[in-house]
Amino acid sequence: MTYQDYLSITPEIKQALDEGKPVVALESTILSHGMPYPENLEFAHKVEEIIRGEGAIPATTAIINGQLKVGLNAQELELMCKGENIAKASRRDVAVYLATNQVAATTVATTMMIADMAGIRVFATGGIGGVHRYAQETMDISADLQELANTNVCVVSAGCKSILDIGLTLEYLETFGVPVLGFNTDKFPAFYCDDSGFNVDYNAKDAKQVAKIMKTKWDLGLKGGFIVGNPIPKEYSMDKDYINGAIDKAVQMAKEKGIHGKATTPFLLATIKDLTGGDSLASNLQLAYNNAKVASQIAIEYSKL
Ligand code: PSU
Ligand code: MN
Repeated sequence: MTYQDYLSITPEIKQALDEGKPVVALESTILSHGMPYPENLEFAHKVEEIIRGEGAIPATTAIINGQLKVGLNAQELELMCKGENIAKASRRDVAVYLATNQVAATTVATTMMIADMAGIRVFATGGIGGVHRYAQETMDISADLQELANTNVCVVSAGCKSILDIGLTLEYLETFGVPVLGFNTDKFPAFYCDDSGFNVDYNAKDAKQVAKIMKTKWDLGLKGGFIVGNPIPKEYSMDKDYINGAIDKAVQMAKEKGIHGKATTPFLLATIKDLTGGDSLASNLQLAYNNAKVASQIAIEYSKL
């Protein structure tokens, strides 16, 4: 058997890929572990509609029934949003969950792996995982970063939250040769805010330019992905001090409770949402929609090259 025997691609996506049409991958950890029900289900449908509205085909990924799913039907989306005991699959978990028939949500790392296997080159998410604060002691660095180093997929995100050490995350990406492109901005965005205080390496002025840079890197045989930092629209950007206060508190709580490993990111996301009385969720939805829109534009431009 090969990886293809584990891939289950919907006929619509398969046809689009065969015909070289634009397809945008979406992850399911953002649904199962990043947002509450039923907001996550509404989001799951709407983000797909936005991609279709732009002229691309959405491909939400998950691990279900021993298969790597590319494209989920309504029932499968509901399962990922509402289901209890949905696992979270990063790279190390994939073979285990496939072989043991567990339902698992895909992280950025796993979604990149599956997208690559299917031949999808553009992926929209909210925020990427990265180097956690205090990683100097905990060694907690998301597998997302190694996936970006190795797998040829362009990830459109609103940067990363300051639950992470953003400076160290950018250093890590530099070491592993991952280009960080601002989408028409010089600033690396910080998820809820449009400015993390760090600059990007390059300001890519539009989708066409991003697509050309992608093609050039891969034409050269340079393996690995891209981060496109797409800032949250101004009207939804949160006050920096307010959100950072909540984030600092959540990080402190995680430390006190001894939360570690794969539970860390979901714990921090849920705690921040509670501490902001749900305000952070509204911003989260909007930035992810905006990423889906830009990812679609990039996929369309890339499909023309
Ligand atoms: N950051 C967010 N929202 C998310 C995640 C990260 O702002 O939903 C999810 C993504 O799926 C990401 C994963 O790939 O968490 C990273 O988890 P970990 O740090 O355990 O690798
Ligand atoms: Mn981790």
